[in-house]
Amino acid sequence: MNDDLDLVIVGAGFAGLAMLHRARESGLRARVIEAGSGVGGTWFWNRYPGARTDSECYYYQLSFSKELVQEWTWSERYPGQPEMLRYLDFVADKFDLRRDITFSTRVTAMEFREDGWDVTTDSGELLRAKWIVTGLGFLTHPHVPEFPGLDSFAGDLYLTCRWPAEGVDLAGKRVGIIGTGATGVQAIPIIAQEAASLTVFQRTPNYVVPAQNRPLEPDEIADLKARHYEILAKARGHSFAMPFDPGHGPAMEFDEEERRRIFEDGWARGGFRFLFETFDDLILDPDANEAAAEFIRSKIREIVYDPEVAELLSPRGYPYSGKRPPAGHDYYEAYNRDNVTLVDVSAKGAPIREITPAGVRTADAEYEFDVLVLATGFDAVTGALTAIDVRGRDGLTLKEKWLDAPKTYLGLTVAGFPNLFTISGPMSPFANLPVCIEKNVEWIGNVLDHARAEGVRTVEATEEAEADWGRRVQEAVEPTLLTLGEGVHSWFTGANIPGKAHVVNVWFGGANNYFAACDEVAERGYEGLRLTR
Ligand code: N01
Repeated sequence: MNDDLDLVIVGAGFAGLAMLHRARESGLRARVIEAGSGVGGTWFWNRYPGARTDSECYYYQLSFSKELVQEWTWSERYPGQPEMLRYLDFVADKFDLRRDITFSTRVTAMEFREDGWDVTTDSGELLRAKWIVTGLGFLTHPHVPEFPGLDSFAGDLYLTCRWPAEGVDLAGKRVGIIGTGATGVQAIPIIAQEAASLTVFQRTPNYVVPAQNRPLEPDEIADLKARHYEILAKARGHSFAMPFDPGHGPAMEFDEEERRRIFEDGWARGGFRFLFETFDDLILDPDANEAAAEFIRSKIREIVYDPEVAELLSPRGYPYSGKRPPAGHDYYEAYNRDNVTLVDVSAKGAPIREITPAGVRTADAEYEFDVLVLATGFDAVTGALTAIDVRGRDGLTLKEKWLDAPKTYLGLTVAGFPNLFTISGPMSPFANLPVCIEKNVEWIGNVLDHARAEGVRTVEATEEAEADWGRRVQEAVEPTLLTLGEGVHSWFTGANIPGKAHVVNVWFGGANNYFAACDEVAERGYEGLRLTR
């Protein structure tokens, strides 16, 4: 047993790396347990063709070291997965983090004992530590739909989030892909370029705005580095933790022509800027939202040559951002290729009935493939945590506690599970994650410093604080349109997983307001936390 640890950190992505660095600054003996054979988390696992950030690089990075900010240079606006992984490798090397990381090892169980936690791994190792911090990410635990016959497929089957590191040669292959979420939207145009043919099975069309990727110029890079902390402060003041300017106000206060001009400008800016820098009420006012939705549909009609395909690709019946909107890289253009076929597997079309040895059988046809790709998403937010047998006081498991709905205080702590901290846990903000993660790491680091200075033995959310946070999470989302993707399986509410509790599982009350709430709790001597000596 390894019992000379203060802290076990689960996961070596952005969160785990930043937490390990912070723990060392506090002089804590920490060990990171990571399932992958390298650092990177999301960026280690998601190596599918076309994987790249949907946030611009200069605010999708770590800020805890000024030197790091100056030393690392991004090549393009939205870095691809290989570049993101090189960056996180660079972070690990620069701060010599690997010596405290155990790779290729999965935490299988964590049990609270009065003096801390026992952590079991799949290598049979038992660790004991006073504190646990999980950095498991929102979108980690793969969701593989239970298609009848899935195991019978005779060709090669790949999950996008488990894409082989050595890549897959798709040249000359007949490829099918199921899923048109943010992952599918990135993978489809790239696979289409490589494969002999690509058949896309779409159940729900998405609102895809082009990312508008491009290389960064040397002057621009120098300027971004020089202003990094100014940009970070702006991101911390934004509701989705992105350093964006406000929009032009309420969309419906403009006449149609002016509104269209502003949407055109947002489209040219690209990605999330379309959502946040055009108008300020797209996620609040149904009419404003429908105006944006119709603008996107008009773009689809403009780009896609075949009107029937354009119509199939056009989302209807749920608001723009009711599901997390993907950023595109020639996404709609891919459907103009002769080798790409779109198949409607919605309830109105021909749903997938089974996977056969040859391919995919829908309600009205069978499609044959050499390669089948599943871009079917994740058991988001809670999935990676409940996959571990986490037992708190009195043997209660996290899975049991969260059966009807996840319950946390600030997304960071859970009543009944003392000394456990969850970076980007359920009911923390879904926003630009590196910025959110670093705020979480700072907060947890400060709690641990405080506990040590004050001789605190356990830190635990009170039931009241947890219930109050749950209410605030609910109240915050009510005025928005963000949970109206329920009927179209949005992971925001767990609706993408059959049988999962359908309840909003992230904080949509503004990342900025969340940071303020966390700061306030700390300033008030960790209000809502029970500290025992
Ligand atoms: O997963 P998804 P994702 N039959 O759940 C379909 C982040 N991300 O991996 O929409 C047929 O969004 C499903 O159909 P439907 C980002 O936050 C970030 O794409 O449920 N189809 C859908 O089309 C994103 O939101 C980045 O009707 C089935 C797809 O599979 C999150 O990860 C890049 C099906 C799943 O879409 C998840 O995105 C990529 C079935 N039985 C992802 N079951 C970047 O920032 C599921 N589907 C770069």
